[in-house]
Amino acid sequence: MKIAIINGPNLNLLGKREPTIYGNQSFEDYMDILTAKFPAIHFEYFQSNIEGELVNAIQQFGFSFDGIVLNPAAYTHTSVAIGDAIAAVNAPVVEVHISNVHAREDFRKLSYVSGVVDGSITGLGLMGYELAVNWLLNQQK
Ligand code: CA2
Repeated sequence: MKIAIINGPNLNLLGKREPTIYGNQSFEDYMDILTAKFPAIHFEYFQSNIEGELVNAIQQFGFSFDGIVLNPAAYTHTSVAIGDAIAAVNAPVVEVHISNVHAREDFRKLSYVSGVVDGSITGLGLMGYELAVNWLLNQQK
């Protein structure tokens, strides 16, 4: 089984800034834990601060992988292009947010993603990615 983990803008700063909201672990360190937990899964991790690169990655993995775990970060609240890309691909997509977007500023309550994904996980920290992977794994059985 092949799963792509795609992170949007500024998530390359995880573990370096704003630990009270986003924790103190880098995503690269978390990927080591995730891959150790699911040895049978082939993971690809992609992070970009650029909207079009995220669209390209969704298209690339969405037609060749078994699932995508996507945290579009701030583009969640702005990007019609990312929403359209998700709707266009075959692979199931799970939206993950580390923080609880519904408990924060009003602008974070608007999502161009939630309506086109299979499901959303918000506010459960990095564990949200693992929960998303488990759900995708279940879809294969
Ligand atoms: O909670 C999430 O996962 C978010 O997708 C994170 C985005 C935010 O715009 C969304 O509303 C919710 C922001 C990612 C910024 O990540 C940082 C990590 C460390 C330090 C600074 C920013």
